[in-house]
Amino acid sequence: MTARPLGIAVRPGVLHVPGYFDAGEQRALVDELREAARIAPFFTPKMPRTGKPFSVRMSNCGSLGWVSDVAGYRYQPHHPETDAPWPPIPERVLAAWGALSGYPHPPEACLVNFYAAAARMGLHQDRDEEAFDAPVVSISLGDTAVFRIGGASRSDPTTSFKLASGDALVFGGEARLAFHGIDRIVAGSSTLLADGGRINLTLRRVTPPQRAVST
Ligand code: MD3
Ligand code: FE
Repeated sequence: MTARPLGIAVRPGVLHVPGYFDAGEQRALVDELREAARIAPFFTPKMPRTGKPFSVRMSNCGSLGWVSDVAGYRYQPHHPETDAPWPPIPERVLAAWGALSGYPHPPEACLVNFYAAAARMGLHQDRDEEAFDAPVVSISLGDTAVFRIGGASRSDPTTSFKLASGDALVFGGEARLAFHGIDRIVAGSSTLLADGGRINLTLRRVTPPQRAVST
């Protein structure tokens, strides 16, 4: 008997798990995210310094959320417009982190990105966290995206592949500081979101875990 592999090692440190969530789980997750968005509405992040708006809209779940405005990029415990704390990370998302990350502590941040058909995310690195030993886990819902990934230098060669609804991606080790982005959304490729578009969840550990205190 042969064990079915969990996913495809795209390159060292990058695991692609097509169909990690089945159709029923995807629908349940969208319902949970709709509920979370009532507490933490999507906002339009702005580029540091210039204030140019992102085409992607964002919200967060968890104890820390990623925000960006003229003052810079940062993690903070409250919504930038309502000042309310972020809602909790849905249980099935925490379960996915437990199954996929291999990291013995829970994630603190779940960034929720919403891409309308014309939204994109330029090539960038994720380096606003302090816990670089922890992997990043991402979950795609709705329309397919063309994802691009390169190396730790902006000038390194890049490759692209598609991320479909229900797919998970895990980035660890040498891929943690790889440049990456979303080239485009394939409009009409999924019926999960009634009005189309794509949601991406990015789970991260932001702060190094506290060591146990001896008693
Ligand atoms: C590779 N989001 O929010 S998730 C982001 O689909 C972001 O919304 C994209 O890049 C999206 O920062 C891509 C996949 C992802 C997330 C974190 C990474 C890829 C990564 C960290 C290091 C290397
Ligand atoms: Fe990123």
